[in-house]
Amino acid sequence: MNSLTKANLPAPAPRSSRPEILAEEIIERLTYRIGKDAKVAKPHDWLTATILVIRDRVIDKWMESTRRAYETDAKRVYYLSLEFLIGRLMRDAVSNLGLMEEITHALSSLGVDIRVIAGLEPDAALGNGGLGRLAACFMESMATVEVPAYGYGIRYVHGLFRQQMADGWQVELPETWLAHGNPWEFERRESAYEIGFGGAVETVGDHDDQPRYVWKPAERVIAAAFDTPVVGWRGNRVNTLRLWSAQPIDPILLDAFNAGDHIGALRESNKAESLTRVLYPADGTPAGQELRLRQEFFFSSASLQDILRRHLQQYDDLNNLADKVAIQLNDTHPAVSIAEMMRLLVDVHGMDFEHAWNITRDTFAYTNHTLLPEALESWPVPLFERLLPRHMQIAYTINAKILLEARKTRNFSDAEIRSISLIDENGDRRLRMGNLAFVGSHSINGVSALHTDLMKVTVFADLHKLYPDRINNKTNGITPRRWLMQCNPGLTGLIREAIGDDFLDDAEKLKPLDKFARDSAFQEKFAAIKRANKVQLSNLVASRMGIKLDPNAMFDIQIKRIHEYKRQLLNIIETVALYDQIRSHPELDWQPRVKLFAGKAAPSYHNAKLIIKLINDVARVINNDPSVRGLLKVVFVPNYNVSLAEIMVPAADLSEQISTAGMEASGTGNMKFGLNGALTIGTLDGANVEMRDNVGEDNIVIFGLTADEVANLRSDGHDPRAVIARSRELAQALDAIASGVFSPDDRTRYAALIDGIYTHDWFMVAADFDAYAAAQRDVDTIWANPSEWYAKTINNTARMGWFSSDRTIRQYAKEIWRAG
Ligand code: GL9
Repeated sequence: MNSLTKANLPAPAPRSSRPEILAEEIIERLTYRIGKDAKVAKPHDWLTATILVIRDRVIDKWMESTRRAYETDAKRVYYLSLEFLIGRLMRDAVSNLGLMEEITHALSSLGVDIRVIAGLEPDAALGNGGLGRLAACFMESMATVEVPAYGYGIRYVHGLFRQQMADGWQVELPETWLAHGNPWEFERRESAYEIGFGGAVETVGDHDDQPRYVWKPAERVIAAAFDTPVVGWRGNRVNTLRLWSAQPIDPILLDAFNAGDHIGALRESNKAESLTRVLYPADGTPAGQELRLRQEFFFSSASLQDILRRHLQQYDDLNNLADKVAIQLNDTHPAVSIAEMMRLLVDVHGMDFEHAWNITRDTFAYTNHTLLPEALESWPVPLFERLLPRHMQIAYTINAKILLEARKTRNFSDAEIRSISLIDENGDRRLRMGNLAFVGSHSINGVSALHTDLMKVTVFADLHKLYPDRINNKTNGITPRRWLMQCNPGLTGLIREAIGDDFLDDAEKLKPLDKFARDSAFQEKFAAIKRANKVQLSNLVASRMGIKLDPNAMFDIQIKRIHEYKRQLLNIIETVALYDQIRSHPELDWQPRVKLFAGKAAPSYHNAKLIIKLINDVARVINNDPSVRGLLKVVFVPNYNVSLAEIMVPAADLSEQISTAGMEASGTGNMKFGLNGALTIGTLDGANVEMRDNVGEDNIVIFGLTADEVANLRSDGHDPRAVIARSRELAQALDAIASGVFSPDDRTRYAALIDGIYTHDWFMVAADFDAYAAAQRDVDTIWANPSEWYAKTINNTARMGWFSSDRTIRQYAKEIWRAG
């Protein structure tokens, strides 16, 4: 009997939101759930008790939401992602439930400062960067726009590494977000599935029959579910983030243990648990390790088994799967799901292959997040075959079907066939996960207009020719709850005063703020809030790093993963050039600037780590040179994460979005800064293009080569030496860095890094330098005129509403999922 059909059970008593009651409940949780006397409770205990009280309010809405989806036979959306960069949850939940004042009062009546305990909540970093943060914004927006959705991912014990600086070098330390337990999650012991690896495929059935295939895995582990509720704006809907944890089938081999082999007795158990122990800190390069493929399959299989179980429980029929289920693949990381779905439908549920293929394709959709060729996942065929023998067979069957279709009905050439094949035959044979995701999906989307256009003519040109109606665009977005209301309460309050509350429910209703852009009284208040946010960041920098910043200077910020294509190197070289200019022309009217950087480098990415060291080396020299007269400061803030972004974004005057055009699929930091009233200096790359269209070209500073120009220069031959020879400022800055001016302890430290700019300049640092430097001087000119500056930045806040992830999710729901 299904519990959802039990009609007459008493409902739990409704929860009060009165501060006195909340305070009582916090004491109750502290006493009976945590076992602490309020008199001796530590801040962490107060945090946990407070979360438990908030959680109860969330649960009421959660159960109601789940029930509603069931009762209305609503289509469910499943967002499969190896990364969810969720950050802290308490403020998000409290704010979305509309309980901020009440909880703040309740705590202060108990002598507890909410800001202190909120700062203790670990920052859940189950992702690397933009892709993982997008998944987190999407979860919040799906709840907000009331799409019944589940996120599926992995419960990594160690999220993205903690970054420390040792003499200016990045050092990676393990991150332990679960060290104090996790009061947000619920372990679901009943939702556990067996996941197999290795072994062999057996054929069953006699000769007349269609043969059936049964995979007999050699190894098995258990996938156990942990659920976290995700609260939408105003708490109307609460969805579920279900994260899988690997557990051994047998916790201990007792025979071995009793025979004295105490280590061997735990070997299997350790092996199983190691599967979900760490998040791969890769950025753009597929981790080649077998463990990564195991993680991908483990989480895909668990998620699909769970999806099919839920569907069958409700409908007892798989033929209507595509009508009731939409599965979105967040990049290729979960692409093995296509083959696993086929295995489950055909081998386990006895469906005919063709029919299963149609259902699979109608159910799945795939989002591509990068064009970097090195980031397109592919697995060596022998590895894939050894780990997933049945899935390899299925991939070959799919491939035969697709290639035959291309050859017979579309007359594809050999070269085109080679490019659409699931098997890459250049060198070692590899299974291409992008191609598998493409052919197994009815929708393939890019994440900005430019990126989607480029997908059609680069990585997926031939597949696009075969299936011309599948590629579509869904420009990324950000949740305005976390990235405006929560991180910038000052600005939120000012906007409410000016234009009322409509924008709280629809970010595109920020538009009326436009008419305040040139209102000097409003500008003053806007500037005062920006300054207060800069003071807050300055205090953080002072306490963490002992560096004093002047909040009246322009805060010029570049925060994101460290990558050559994102061109932190261009920024720091221009900083060196500016330093030279300030010293050679002290008579000019320089505008004081603070150059702030933050971001992590993949541990194996040598040049990225070297760029961090370079920023720190340059910072040390500039910050200690009295001839700079406080006009320029350089700071690399360690351990960038979501919580740090929440402090840095509202404090930015200038947002650096300067990737080599054609290389940043979208970017989402660009949107966060714009929303919080920063001016963008950027290339026509990713979503910057659409930001320009939305804010108008007078309200953004665009410079540099376009994506087409970059492509042409690369194919026609780019001569960086000639470019450098023509630019005195650039030549001098490069020479200073390469000759060791900033690294007296190791004069050749940057020789090879700079030599790359002279010899190939793949990322167009030299090619774009003069345009960038000139754009920076334009920024100075605007900054020197505050009423111009604030007019532009107010326009940015007013016109950034379209970049709400609510808009993005509504487009996915309407055009891809047909849900909600
Ligand atoms: C990324 C792109 O590089 C970004 O431009 C894009 O905004 C996000 C979200 O679509 O996806 N793709 C990708 O692999 N990463 C992105 O940020 N990398 C990381 O998340 C580390």
